[in-house]
Amino acid sequence: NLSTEVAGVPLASYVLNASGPRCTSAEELKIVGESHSAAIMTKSCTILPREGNPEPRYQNLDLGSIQSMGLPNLGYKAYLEMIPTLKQHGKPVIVSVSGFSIEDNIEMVSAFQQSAVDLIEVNFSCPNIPGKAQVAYDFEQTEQALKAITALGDKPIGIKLAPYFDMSHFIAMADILKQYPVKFITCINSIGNSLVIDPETEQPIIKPKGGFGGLCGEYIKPVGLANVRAFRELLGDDVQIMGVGGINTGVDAFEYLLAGADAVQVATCFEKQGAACFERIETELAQFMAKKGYTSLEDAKGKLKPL
Ligand code: ORO
Repeated sequence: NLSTEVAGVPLASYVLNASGPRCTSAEELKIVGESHSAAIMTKSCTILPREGNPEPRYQNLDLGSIQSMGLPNLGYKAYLEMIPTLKQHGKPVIVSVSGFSIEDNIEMVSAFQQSAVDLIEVNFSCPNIPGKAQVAYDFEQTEQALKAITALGDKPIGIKLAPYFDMSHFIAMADILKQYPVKFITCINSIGNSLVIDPETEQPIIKPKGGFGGLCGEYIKPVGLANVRAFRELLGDDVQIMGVGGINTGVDAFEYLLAGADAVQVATCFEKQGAACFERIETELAQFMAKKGYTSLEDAKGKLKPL
């Protein structure tokens, strides 16, 4: 039994799609709806529709990918209109919101607060908009934004965080989160401003920002695990955590469970393998847990053993 719950919303399994690949158009979201993904998560939306950054902007790598999509999306009003249709799949719908300012996020969160959406994930960590810093690396801005967006209604708000690499940053962010009614965090977004170089052509492999983009997939799993673990220890059980970063197999999901994740999200593996990955990862996780004699997620959640 892999059923779980995030911010009071029941999830039939531990595994859902991450905001990112294959969740921008109505057709793509329908495929997520028909898959084993425990919820339907949308691509991060902005006030107006966006084409995103110039191509090539996504490249597969052996152990993941690098991308600088630049938030291509249909604009938040299109997702607002889609919600009743998406809800017909009979699973929770989560909208991801990524405004370019506090005012943008207030406008979008207010609108989704009045909708039938189940959870709102506010993305503070897109690394790919030229000239725009990641909010999650600016603690003052994060605090101001949280103050504004957590006061707009009763639907649970979560924050998609950037990866942190220093204990002082984990502590600073956890202290801010504790001051506001943030119900969940999603850790981690891609490792921003990474650079992959093709030595043959002597060029970067993606075009935007001189080749700088978000590193994704298996490369970043240890960073994702550390971020989930650090925030689980700092936040206790008050804030739930969705783990994301390099989940390709049921055993990867189990590692996130040990670190303390309440659910996991899959991005790069979904991009590479399509929607069949959700059922496969779920089955592998169930089998691995059964082999260990665990009957529910609670048996292992957060129970990383000291060495
Ligand atoms: N890419 C990421 O890695 N994270 C985001 O939040 C958004 C994008 C993108 O659209 O470029």
